[in-house]
Amino acid sequence: MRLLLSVTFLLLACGPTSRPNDGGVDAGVDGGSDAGSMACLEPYRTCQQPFTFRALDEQSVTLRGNFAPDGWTVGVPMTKQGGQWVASVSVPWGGAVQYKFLVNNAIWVTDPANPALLDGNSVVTNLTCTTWTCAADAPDPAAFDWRDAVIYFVFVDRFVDGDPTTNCHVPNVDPAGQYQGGDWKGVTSRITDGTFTRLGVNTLWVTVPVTNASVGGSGGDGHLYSGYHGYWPSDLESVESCFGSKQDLVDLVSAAHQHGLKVLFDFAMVHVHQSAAVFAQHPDWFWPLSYNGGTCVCDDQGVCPWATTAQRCWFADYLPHWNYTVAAARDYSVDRALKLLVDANADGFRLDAIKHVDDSWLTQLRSRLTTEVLPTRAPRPRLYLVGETFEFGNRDFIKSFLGDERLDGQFDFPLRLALLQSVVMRQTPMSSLKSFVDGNDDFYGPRAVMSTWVGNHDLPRVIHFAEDTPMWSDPYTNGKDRSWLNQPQLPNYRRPFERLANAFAFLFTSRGAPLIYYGDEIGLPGAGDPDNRRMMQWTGLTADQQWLEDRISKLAAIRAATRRCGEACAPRFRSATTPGPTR
Ligand SMILES: [Ca+2]
Repeated sequence: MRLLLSVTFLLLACGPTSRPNDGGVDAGVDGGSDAGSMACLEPYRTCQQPFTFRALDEQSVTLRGNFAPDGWTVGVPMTKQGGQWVASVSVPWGGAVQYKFLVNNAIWVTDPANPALLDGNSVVTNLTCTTWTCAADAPDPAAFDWRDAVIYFVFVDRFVDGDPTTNCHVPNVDPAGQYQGGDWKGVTSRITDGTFTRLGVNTLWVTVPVTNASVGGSGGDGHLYSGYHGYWPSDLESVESCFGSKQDLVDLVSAAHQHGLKVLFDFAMVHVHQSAAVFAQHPDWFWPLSYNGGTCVCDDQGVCPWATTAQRCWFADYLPHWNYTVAAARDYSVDRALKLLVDANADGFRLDAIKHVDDSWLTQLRSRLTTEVLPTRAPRPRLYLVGETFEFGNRDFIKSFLGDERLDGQFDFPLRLALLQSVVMRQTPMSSLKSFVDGNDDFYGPRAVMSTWVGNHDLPRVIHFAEDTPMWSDPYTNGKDRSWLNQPQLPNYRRPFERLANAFAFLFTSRGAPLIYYGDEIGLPGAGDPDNRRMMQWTGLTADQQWLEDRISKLAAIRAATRRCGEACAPRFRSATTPGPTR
């Protein structure tokens, strides 16, 4: 949710429980065989890693290392068996351990049998085993593996008008901020005609489905907007009639599933619109607008700076901010999210501006998904939660929202910065990207599925960063200077499309779930919000646009050929002979 606030959003922002397998402990580095263990995906496996130290006349030996929070200070006592001291510790599949032996509680020694050292310690890396335990909440291996996801952000209002009878119009709103007629029937029509399958997408992120305010609101830029974007929820108990009926939404998800597509609903849980009945009925469920003798609208100049009041300041004076430290408020919101997902049979959420709500909201949502929704589904999948934290410097902060009890992933803003700077904008050498990625691939942990991306609805269209002279020099500019005047045109030469293709080649061949912002596959032009949300172009593609779309489709096919499968091994992706509609 950065429709109104692009500038001010800046910088705000396993030791698994075990499910026993056959009980054997026959661990060893590089075992690699699946024989003998319960089936679960690699990130949910835990190995018992043995350590040995040749015994001479020691009184005691303790294994110390980073295998546990107290591993360096307490460690694990080793026992003498035959001619050696032995101990084993639990290590996540694919993990690494730095360690030393503490002899007689006095002498630290590295492992004489292991020449590998890191930072002065012995180290073993990339640990696997032939027998493992599976985490208690491990999804069935037959279920869709989210590491295979290729996500497409469908901006419903700007995609396809499949039913003009429900189109909405808010008086006095500027055209670019007005409802444009896109709807769920329109999205469904593109599901069933194979558009997504041909592109190689297998997951749709659909804009917020709940009812939004039907009045206009100031965008803080002198223009009046409608709630076409979905980020002004006014009734969490009904769906947005401008996009169709509830049945239309159910039909969308059903059609998606029939075509091998997962569906993530965008969910805006930070605030409601002031017209929401729940705000009138329960004002105590929201942070008060007045604060410290002033008005608490998020603002770095006002009484409520982003950095210190992010979880209570109002994004605008008409958007009351939920107070989820109130249990009843939290219960209500989580209830609504769950019901929305269950009723439509969706597969997860994209959670807007997650850092602006109390952590208890997220842990409660995850807990209820696990206990109430998972048992109803087969094969038992992981319900994917991906968060938005607009933060491109502090990776520790982004990571702090991840975990079995929280998010599966977040949008990788720092990676986008590195990718744009090197590949798209050519400001830094490729070695900078390599250096960044070397430290980023494993940063978020083995179970994280970050969503990797180059474009979204809050930033100028990425094609303009790829022009010979990038239209903006700052990869995270809001591009508002050309939103309303001097709006950019589609580049009329191939090179920007080639640069974009290179960026997507990186995304599709790297860890993470690549995200395509609708239209980026054809280099759709546009400056900052709302010009970056033009109606999708379905006809009259230039040769350059068609070339880029074909290239992305090929990349998706290459990625699909190496996917991990599960349930999803049904043929989802285009083969060379599959005919499809002509656009
Ligand atoms: Ca419509």
